[in-house]
Amino acid sequence: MKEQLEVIQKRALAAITATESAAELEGLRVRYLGKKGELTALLKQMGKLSPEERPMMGQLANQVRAELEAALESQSAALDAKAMDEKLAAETVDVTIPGKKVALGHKHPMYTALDEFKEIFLNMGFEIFDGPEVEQADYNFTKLNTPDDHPAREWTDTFYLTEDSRILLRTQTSPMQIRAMEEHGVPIRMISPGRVYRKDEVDATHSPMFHQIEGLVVDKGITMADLKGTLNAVIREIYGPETKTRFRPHHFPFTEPSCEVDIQCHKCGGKGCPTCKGEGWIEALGAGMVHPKVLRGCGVDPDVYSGFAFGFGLERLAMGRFKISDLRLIFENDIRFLEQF
Ligand code: 2U9
Repeated sequence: MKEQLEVIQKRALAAITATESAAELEGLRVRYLGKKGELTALLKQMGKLSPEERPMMGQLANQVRAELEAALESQSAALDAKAMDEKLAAETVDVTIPGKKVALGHKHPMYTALDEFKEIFLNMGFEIFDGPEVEQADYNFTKLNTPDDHPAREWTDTFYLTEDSRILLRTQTSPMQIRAMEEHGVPIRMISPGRVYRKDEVDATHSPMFHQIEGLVVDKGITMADLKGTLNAVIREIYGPETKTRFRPHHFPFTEPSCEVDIQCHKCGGKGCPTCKGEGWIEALGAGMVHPKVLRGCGVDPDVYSGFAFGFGLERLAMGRFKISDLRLIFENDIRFLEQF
């Protein structure tokens, strides 16, 4: 029996130290020390021994069991350490490898121009109003004193959405000023930036969709002097304090009197050059005193209140501000173009 014990001890120890996984090790524990294990089976035969042999063999068996348990434990620890070493080696982070560059988007120059514009008007106490791009012809034309036979109402000029010409894509942001006057009431100081749509062919200065910023001030005692003072202040904020302006008579159905405002060419100082096409002046915006019929249509008494309104083309503003020569560049969103601003 002593020899059998020694054989088990020798074989088990060799097998334990040769294991490469926890599962293999558990298999050996069951094989030698489990209820039906080899050592257990041998101990069950102790009864067959003589009373003199029994204590000695019992002691030896316990010694072998303790030795195998210790070997299992130390091999288990060795396998755990080996697994951890392998994991650490596999998951090593090389902090010297250059990181992946995150490609950031870029603010569009037109929105830079718009944000500057908003800031100027907010500082002057204006509110910003937003409104629908799908409009009623009533708000886009009729309430703006645009006659039924006005060329802007033609199907060739405006995108109508219904056969009866009642619903359209707004051709100006002015319907928003009408809505603001109706809902907010007067006095009012507001601007409404947004997209507008006209049936224009695409070229270097035209697009069927573009952006406008229109403004409206209505209060008691508002005059053309307020219009000129406000617009001159805004233009000098945008183009610099020395910028000279020129107010030319013009016609719009919704304002009377109406004007167009030019700024003196910053390139040639008014002498005439390619930037201003030899004119010395560059057209900046349109404006005028709100027509009494428009005020009355919004429930505002023109004998008590008066107001001025104006409109900028946002693309034109951005093109002038950032020296962009072709309108199409603004809409193409080529990152190589946008990154320059
Ligand atoms: C109300 C009353 C009057 C808004 C105005 C202009 C003059 C104007 C153009 C600028 C360049 C259009 O985008 S553009 O082609 N706009 O010249 N807009 S006065 O007048 C209003 C608006 C609302 C109730």
